[in-house]
Amino acid sequence: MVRRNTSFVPEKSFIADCLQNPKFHLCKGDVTDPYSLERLMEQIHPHEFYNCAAQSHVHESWEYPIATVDATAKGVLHCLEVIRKVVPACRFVQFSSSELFGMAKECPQNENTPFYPRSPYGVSKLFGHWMTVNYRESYDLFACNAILFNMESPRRGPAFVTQKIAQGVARIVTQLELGEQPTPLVLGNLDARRDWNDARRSIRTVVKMLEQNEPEDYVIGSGRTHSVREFVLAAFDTAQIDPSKYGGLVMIDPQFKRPAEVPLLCADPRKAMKELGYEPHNQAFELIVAEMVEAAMRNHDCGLLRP
Ligand code: F7E
Repeated sequence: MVRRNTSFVPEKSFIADCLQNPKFHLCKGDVTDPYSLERLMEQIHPHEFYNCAAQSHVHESWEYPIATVDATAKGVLHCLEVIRKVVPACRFVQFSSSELFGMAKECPQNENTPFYPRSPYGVSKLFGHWMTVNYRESYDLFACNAILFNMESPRRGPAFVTQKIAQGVARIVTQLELGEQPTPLVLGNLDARRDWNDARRSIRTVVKMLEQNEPEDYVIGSGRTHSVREFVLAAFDTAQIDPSKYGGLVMIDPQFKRPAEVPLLCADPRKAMKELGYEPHNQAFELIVAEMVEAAMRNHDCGLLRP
């Protein structure tokens, strides 16, 4: 389901590949408009419903707190209500977030770690999380939460730090190849640590959640944590650039720092490993950095990766 949007062209978007699949259909709908959901549910009668819809950028949630609540919090309630009314047998999974843990009370974080969200985004996700639990317990719906840590792939949007770094490094490679003065990467807090996981591995595990006999909540992450600084260094390494040879390839701009930061997140995915057969990759971080930087360099047509 995609939102009404006059400039979104699926054939030119990151889902272009999926359009070749005859089983893939795009429908228009919006989680902030419950009538659009009701129409769709009556038409499609789905067996499974994956709610990934959100205003998902944490930093922007301070600038647009109301829009964030509308999509990220109330949007979940609209989904649950329409399932309850129209398709009560439909299995539902809410894309919950490690941002629920925020200023985490323990490390690593599991399904029993107390929540302490630190942004309008985190607070909105908390509402969606508990609504999902509440509808499961109140109406006996098959509704569960996937508590997902950062999911990364070359499809990641350019405003998230991983893609910003990957594309910035690719730009620097091109500039150096052309003998131009490189424009630096301009970032915020380099000390924040995240559990960056491969998006595909995470999603395959979410699918398994809906194949279980009972609806339950699961933490899904790699179980490893790395700082933004480590991501930057690994990205330069992939591009075979030694940043110490050039002055000022990375700059700090306070505009990219958050009013309240989440300093450290790291998943304890043992429940998913035991019950869903989830196997975190022990080099998830290194593979993601390499894949994202190489994809960004291909898009920039950098010489290093030309066949
Ligand atoms: O920030 C720091 C920033 O925006 C990661 C979403 O998918 O994962 C994502 O949320 C860290 C933060 O992702 C910049 O302060 C430094 O500590 O890539 P991010 P996120 O906030 O972790 C969770 C699980 C979700 O649920 C969210 O939907 O990087 N950082 N400098 C920066 N972040 C950005 N965006 N830009 C910078 O320049």
